[in-house]
Amino acid sequence: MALGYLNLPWTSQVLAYNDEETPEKLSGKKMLPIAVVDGQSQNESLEIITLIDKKNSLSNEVWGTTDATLDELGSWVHNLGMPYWVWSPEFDTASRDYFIAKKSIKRGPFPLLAKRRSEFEKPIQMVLQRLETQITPFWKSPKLTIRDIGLAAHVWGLFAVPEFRFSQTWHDYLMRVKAECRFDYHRDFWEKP
Ligand SMILES: N[C@@H](CCC(=O)N[C@@H](CS)C(=O)NCC(=O)O)C(=O)O
Repeated sequence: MALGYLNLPWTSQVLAYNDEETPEKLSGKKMLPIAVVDGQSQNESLEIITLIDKKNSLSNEVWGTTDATLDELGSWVHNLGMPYWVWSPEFDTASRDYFIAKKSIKRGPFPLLAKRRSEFEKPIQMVLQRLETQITPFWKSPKLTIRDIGLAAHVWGLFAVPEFRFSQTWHDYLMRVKAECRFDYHRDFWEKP
């Protein structure tokens, strides 16, 4: 999203979730995303953005207390979304099994997560309602900032949850962020048969 917003040229490669070797070789850790910028590899999103955003167009300094809001939202979105994300074209059988085994340790069995769906959906709707008043038309800002990249990236995960309904304000907000960021991430991949 940051690369698109800054209109920088980039290429991207989707790694299988059970590919430990490639990320470990590139950055010493099994964690994505990894960006290789001018031959230097970095796997913290905010650090990557600092490296590429030479003119601070994304107003890095406004990040502030964003982390706390995103952690709160993220934990519910992960519990709600994970049982559905594993059925996206991003996964094959081996990577799906690996993901479920790893994530079940912390979150419990996926069938149980799916049964508890309304427990996670309610707090998500409450947080989304609370934040809605701060969309002006970007998060606490008339122009897109780094906060929107963090927020939209979290909320985006809900698109894969069947029958999850966004309010008109949220739908418009996500489309606005998508347009500003030229966000068309791996359309080829997501639409593969
Ligand atoms: N602090 C990192 C966190 C990145 C992160 O949590 N990545 C997840 C995927 S979204 C990951 O690769 N986790 C390792 C794993 O699940 O095996 C950042 O902001 O870039």
